[in-house]
Amino acid sequence: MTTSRFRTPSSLDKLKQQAKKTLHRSFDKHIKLAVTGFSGSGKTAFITALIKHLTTQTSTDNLPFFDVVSEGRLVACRPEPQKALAVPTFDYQQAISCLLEELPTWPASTKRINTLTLAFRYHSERGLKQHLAQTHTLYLELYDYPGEWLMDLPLLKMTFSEWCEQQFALLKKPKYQPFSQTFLQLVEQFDSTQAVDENKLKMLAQSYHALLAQLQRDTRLSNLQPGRALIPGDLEGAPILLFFPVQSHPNEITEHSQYQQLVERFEAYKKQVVAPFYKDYFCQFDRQVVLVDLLGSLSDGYDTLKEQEVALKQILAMFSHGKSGLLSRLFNPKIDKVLFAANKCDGVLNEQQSNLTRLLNEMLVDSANELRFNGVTVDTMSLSSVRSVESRAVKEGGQHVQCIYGKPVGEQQFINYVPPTPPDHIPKANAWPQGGFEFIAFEPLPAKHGNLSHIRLDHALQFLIGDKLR
Ligand SMILES: Nc1nc2c(ncn2[C@@H]2O[C@H](COP(=O)(O)OP(=O)(O)OP(=O)(O)O)[C@@H](O)[C@H]2O)c(=O)[nH]1
Ligand SMILES: [Mg+2]
Repeated sequence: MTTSRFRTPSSLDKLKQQAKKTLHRSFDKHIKLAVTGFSGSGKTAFITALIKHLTTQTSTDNLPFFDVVSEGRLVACRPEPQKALAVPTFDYQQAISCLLEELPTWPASTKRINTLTLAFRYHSERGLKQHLAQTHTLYLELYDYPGEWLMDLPLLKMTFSEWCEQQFALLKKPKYQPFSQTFLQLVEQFDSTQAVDENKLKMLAQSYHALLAQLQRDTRLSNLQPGRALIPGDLEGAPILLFFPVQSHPNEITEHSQYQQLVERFEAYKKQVVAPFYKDYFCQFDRQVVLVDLLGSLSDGYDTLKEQEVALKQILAMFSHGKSGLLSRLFNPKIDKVLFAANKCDGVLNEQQSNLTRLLNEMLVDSANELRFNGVTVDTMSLSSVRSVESRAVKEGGQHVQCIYGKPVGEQQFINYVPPTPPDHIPKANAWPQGGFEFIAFEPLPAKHGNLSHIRLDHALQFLIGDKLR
């Protein structure tokens, strides 16, 4: 049978790529890493730092806990020429040049999906012991994407009315009401049983989108849906985005009613936007790192921390976890190792970084338990892919005080700062400190001799891929 005759070159390409990947997987040589995190959690900085350290900073001093490096087995690591031809390449040069400037800045927030594969050339432990010069290659496939789009994945498991219920529960919380007031008033006057009025639907959708944008700007909420309302990609202005939550739900949906139109748009968004994104990029992962910005949510307050906890659980449920046998690994791989990482831990004092690990552990204890039950290896740590501060001891009133030293984002001067002590568990709402937690965001530290510094990136690498580089 010559079905391939009818295939387009791009589907042929895809097939070839898939076959190659399957072959590599069969020899355990291709790892697809899910870098998971909401907008601002540090995915782009993490991927950039990973590439930088693995390609130009592979000394034992720099990555002591990454065995392939500390055992002298890594020959070299480099980005592979792009295979997924239809996906833009991760712009490493752009990102690293920001971090290496004299006065470094953070790479810009991500606006589209992009990818990069790293190839590791290494000697195996056995080869080294037996003095075999033979090298092996491991491919590590990475994807970067706007964190806003990640938040759309849970929609796939929701009906329109379930989504509305969730949205109203969120928007009516006293903390977010000052932002949502206008929209809530408008939607209260909206009669969804009436015949479709395009202008009215558009006006309310725009008001809802403006609300999402404001929440993103002024709070640290991560569960803002639909994500394309914030980063539309090529859907800017498309009617498929013009839906919003309503509060009352008719027992029966009348044809040509506004309600029916909203349900249709919601379902079309799931089917045409979220599902393909999920299918094309969010399946077939082997390993997962979940980057969590706890300092951001702690700074924003109790409600945002609790919302982050819920959103993380919802997102985790969207990935396929478990132990894979050889066959299932070839055709239906599952994530068998998950690292929960409290990112940006340089924002607190060294000795308090373990509080962040404990806090994250508590937030994800149920998910971690479920994962372990399914045979997944789970670890939690605090890390910082790009250090933004130095630790210092300053003398104050004759006493040495531990602090951090760096340049706050948007400021001109470097400062010494004593950050608040992060809690090691979720404080109850009524036990939240009066003045809240004021963690500051700093610009990256200026690179020394072109080198970036990190905290525990080597531990993370060892956990995530160390066993594949033996
Ligand atoms: N202190 C510290 N701050 C970091 C680190 N990584 C990221 N940040 C901060 O977090 C912000 C967001 O980082 P990004 O890497 O752009 O986050 P992202 O997950 O890619 O965000 P989206 O592209 O919007 O999804 C940066 O601008 C920094 O302010 C880190 O390792 N340490
Ligand atoms: Mg990004």
